Amino acid sequence: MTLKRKRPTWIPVVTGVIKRENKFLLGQRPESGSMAGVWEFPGGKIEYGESPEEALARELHEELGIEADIGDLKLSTTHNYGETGILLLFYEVKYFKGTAKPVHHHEIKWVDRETLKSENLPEANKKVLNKILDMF
Ligand code: DGT
Repeated sequence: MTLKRKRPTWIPVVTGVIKRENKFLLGQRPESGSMAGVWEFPGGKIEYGESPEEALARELHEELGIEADIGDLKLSTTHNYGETGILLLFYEVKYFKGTAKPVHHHEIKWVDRETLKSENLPEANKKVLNKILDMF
């Protein structure tokens, strides 16, 4: 009998690249949950009935407490984690109201380009990091 490996379920995920004074906003994933401690661009899964932009505005409000203007879709990538695969969309977020706070993340921080390159980022981000740095 041949065992068939389960194929991944593909999930669309939106993230916001928020840059101020040449620094990028990163959030550290909570200690409970998948990829704990990893630094990521804020965002999350698109929920049923939402557009990608609506999903990102909701996530940025829930995670950081800000009201964001979602800009252009700048980049996309795919990454297969095994049981799930993600289609990751990177949006530019130039303008937002409020002060970003770690409502969801363990911590948030602003990092410059050099620091971003040495961060513990999700695999899905590492492989497009050079493109992100070119575009933002
Ligand atoms: P989980 O624990 O994987 O079920 O998902 P949540 O609810 O913690 O994840 P959420 O809503 O942040 O979904 C984002 C998924 O995309 C999660 O599996 C991690 C993955 N991912 C990869 N790169 C990034 C990134 O730069 N930002 C965010 N927010 N998620 C990323």
